Amino acid sequence: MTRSTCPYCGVGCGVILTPVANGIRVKGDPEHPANLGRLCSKGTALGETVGLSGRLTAPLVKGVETDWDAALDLVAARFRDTIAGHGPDSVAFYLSGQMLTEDYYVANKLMKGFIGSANVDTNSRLCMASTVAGHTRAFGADTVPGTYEDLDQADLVVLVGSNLAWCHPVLWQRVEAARAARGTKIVVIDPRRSVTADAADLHLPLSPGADVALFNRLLVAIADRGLTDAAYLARIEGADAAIAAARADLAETGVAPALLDRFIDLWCATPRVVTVFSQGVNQSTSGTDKVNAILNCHLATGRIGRPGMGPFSVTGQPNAMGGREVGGLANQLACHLALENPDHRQAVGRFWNATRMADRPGLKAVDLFRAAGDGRIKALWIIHTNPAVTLPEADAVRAAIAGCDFVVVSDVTGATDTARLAHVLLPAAAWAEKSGTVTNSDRTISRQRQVIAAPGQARPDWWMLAQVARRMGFSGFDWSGPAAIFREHAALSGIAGRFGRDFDISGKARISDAGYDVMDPFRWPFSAHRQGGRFFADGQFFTPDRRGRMVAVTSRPPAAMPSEKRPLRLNTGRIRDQWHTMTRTNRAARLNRHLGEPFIDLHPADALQLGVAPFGLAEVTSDHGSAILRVVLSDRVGRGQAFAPMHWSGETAPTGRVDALVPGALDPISGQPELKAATVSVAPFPARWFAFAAAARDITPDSAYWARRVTESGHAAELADLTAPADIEAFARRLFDLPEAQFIRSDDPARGLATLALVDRGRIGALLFSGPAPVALARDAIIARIGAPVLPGSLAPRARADQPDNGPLVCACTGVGRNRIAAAAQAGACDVAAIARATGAGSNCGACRPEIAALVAAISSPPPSPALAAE
Ligand SMILES: Nc1nc2c(c(=O)[nH]1)N[C@H]1C(S)=C(S)[C@@H](COP(=O)(O)OP(=O)(O)OC[C@H]3O[C@@H](n4cnc5c(=O)[nH]c(N)nc54)[C@H](O)[C@@H]3O)O[C@H]1N2
Ligand SMILES: Nc1nc2c(c(=O)[nH]1)N[C@H]1C(S)=C(S)[C@@H](COP(=O)(O)OP(=O)(O)OC[C@H]3O[C@@H](n4cnc5c(=O)[nH]c(N)nc54)[C@H](O)[C@@H]3O)O[C@H]1N2
Ligand code: SF4
Ligand SMILES: [Mo]
Repeated sequence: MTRSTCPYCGVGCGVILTPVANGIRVKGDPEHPANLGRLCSKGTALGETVGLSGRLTAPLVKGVETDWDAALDLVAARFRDTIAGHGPDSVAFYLSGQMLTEDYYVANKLMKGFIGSANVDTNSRLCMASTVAGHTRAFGADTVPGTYEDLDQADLVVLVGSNLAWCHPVLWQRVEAARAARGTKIVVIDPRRSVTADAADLHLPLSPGADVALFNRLLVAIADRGLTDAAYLARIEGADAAIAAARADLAETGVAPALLDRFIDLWCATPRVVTVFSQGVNQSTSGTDKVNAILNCHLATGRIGRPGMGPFSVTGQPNAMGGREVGGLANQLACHLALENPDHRQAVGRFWNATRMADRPGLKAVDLFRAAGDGRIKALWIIHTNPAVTLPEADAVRAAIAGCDFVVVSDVTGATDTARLAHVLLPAAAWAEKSGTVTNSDRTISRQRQVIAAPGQARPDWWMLAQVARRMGFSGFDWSGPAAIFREHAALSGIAGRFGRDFDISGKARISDAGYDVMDPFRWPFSAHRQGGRFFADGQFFTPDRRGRMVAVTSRPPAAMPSEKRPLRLNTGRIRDQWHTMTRTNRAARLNRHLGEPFIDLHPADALQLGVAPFGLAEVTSDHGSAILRVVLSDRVGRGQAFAPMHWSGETAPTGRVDALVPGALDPISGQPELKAATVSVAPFPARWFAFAAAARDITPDSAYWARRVTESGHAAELADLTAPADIEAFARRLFDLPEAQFIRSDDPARGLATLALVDRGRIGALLFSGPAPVALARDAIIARIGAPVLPGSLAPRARADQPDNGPLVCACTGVGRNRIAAAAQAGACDVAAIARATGAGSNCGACRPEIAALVAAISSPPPSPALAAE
């Protein structure tokens, strides 16, 4: 039994791991302060995702296996030669908020202290950069003021651009618990009616991007009602200018006036208010201003850094915070020190014995890949992230990576869109195979611990970086392990502390290897002067004059505005059971059952007008690319708006990559791209042939449209094409890679349907159902037949009467589907608690409770336009 931390979201839940025969058993750690034993569906399924199939186990150079010495020597030589020939700014690292702090520290030290460039940026640019910039403007440092306890102690929780129930499910559980215990009110500010909005007391469906206008309204009301805190404002610069700018901001919010007033009244009347914000705020061309518009309201009222009060940026990735602490962004130094400050640079340079310190900011993510595209970056090392899928203008990014002279990718698998473009592919040890630390959203630093051996030659990311540094001739990269790196980082933070910076964990600088092994979670700062706690209640900030700043902000619309050519506003984001590009979550069959295919939510009236049918396919086009997505009619999005998830890639659905559609429009201060406000046109994809395939072995489709997933019995895929295959049997043999298999075929020529079963040693090896319209059969029943003995009449996917079809999965933890919940509701279970008692659904992580509530409500009064699941 080993204590560790979940590798998914920034909640940073503690887990207890026990290795078992075919994986790891995972339990919530009741002693971890982030989750107190709770877990969500992704955390609960962690043990199912550590299998070794598809793992990269040896270094590959141009696709050929080699050993570490050869691969590392090549990487070092190519970086050295490129720098010698073209200067330090001709190389770059692109990192990830999922790296461990120790890995990140090494990468940043190598680039900024020895290579002499700041071309080291991270996917946090797509995620947290606007918050970093907003915090720094207001506080003088990137400081999260509050703690998770504030969510337990608040009377009002405002969620701005945050789908907390799906994306930070355990924090959502804490908010729900607070509601039960003290009647906490929940407000959701989101143009889309997310499942979180379903469960809120108030949902404000603002116009996309209108957050600054909305919080400016609130600030004016605070001022007009005399709710500003005069004593606190004595410590704040810029209040008058910020209030004047808010007054002058007359932009529409899109929220009905009465609804807006209810929100303003509630906020004004509730001192204990926490405003949680996430990607609806950050991923915007006015993201930094949105952050400051929110901070302004908390600073004006002094509602910050005190129990149950404060602005709260919830971080997405498990170590988004740690990356910011080591200075992983191209405009940071290390330990919250400033790259532009010569004293800071000198101090860090001395500490590192640096041979060549970077002295100006490097390229930020989107510009970094543009520079790779036009040849300015000639050697690029990508670690723990999949930019060919997740950066805006993803087709151009893919081309930039493909065209770059030398690309190194470190990953746990070679089967990613980015890894397939690498010259050198380095096998990384995965979660549970390596050790280090991560920092969660509330500044709590926790250990990730190794519990199983890394397969083959896989090694931790820090080790590869240190090896390359040494082979480039640099000293200071010879740590014995992550504990030694942690000590060095903690010691450097002591220098930051002496400069008066917030991030100081020098109290841990002398920790022994054994102490690091057993280190309990702790919240920074952790120094001789200060340990944990909240910031700013005392009015002491990290600006040169130690005063806080309210920033005058004026709303701006998103960069791209709907036009006749691109009439729809495309919003993008996450679904409950998948993690980003799904390289890990798609290994767990039950996580693929919630929403199994790339889709687009469209308003029913828009769909009608566009001529796209429910469950049909739509071709979605922007000025940058196109995608084919399954149509879901939904009353969650307003007219003229659409929503599509970000998760599908060339591996799982090559036409489902939504970042191919998204423009690289940037916030001018943070450089963060506007990932939530593309403009697109939508038309029916003129498919004449549709199919559903299930098989025991992997499926390799080549149809115009396909999406595949792992299932309980193997694999499944949705297919569609402009015409039916000329020879369906030959097609099936190729699809399933079963050239010798026998067929059982049953056609319905009148309706154009063909059903094929491929028999493999007396059992059903694969099934293919195809026809001229989307295949309307219960997927679960078909999937359950794979591997079954072949009996006469057993091909039809009808569910047996004694085994009711579960329907699309709702509760991933307990495996309960929509049909079972509906049946329980029809049998009289009238609320979420009754459904939990009857079926178990919703009794574990709770992320599905809003969906269950909606289902129960729909059964008692059917809505005019039901939201449909992708199945
Ligand atoms: N299941 C799951 N959980 C995850 C992740 C995952 O991949 N899967 N990823 C993690 C990561 S890295 C991150 S960053 C977080 C993200 O967590 P969230 O930010 O909660 O998730 P998103 O779905 O990206 O977007 C949140 C909401 O912003 C809304 N939005 C769009 N435009 C606007 C706007 O102009 N104003 C406002 N107010 N809202 C708007 C969207 O409709 C959406 O509901 O999730 C983390 N948790
Ligand atoms: N349209 C749109 N685009 C978005 C967003 C959005 O909301 N909308 N959100 C953005 C945000 S907030 C984020 S955070 C990004 C996330 O985007 P990415 O970081 O690009 O996505 P991931 O799938 O998390 O990529 C992680 C990679 O690391 C690999 N990996 C796993 N474990 C290890 C390990 O231990 N070591 C190494 N070296 N590799 C490992 C995985 O296999 C995977 O290939 O996407 C951004 N893109
Ligand atoms: S909320 Fe879920 S995904 Fe996030 S850290 Fe906790 S268990 Fe992991
Ligand atoms: Mo993120």
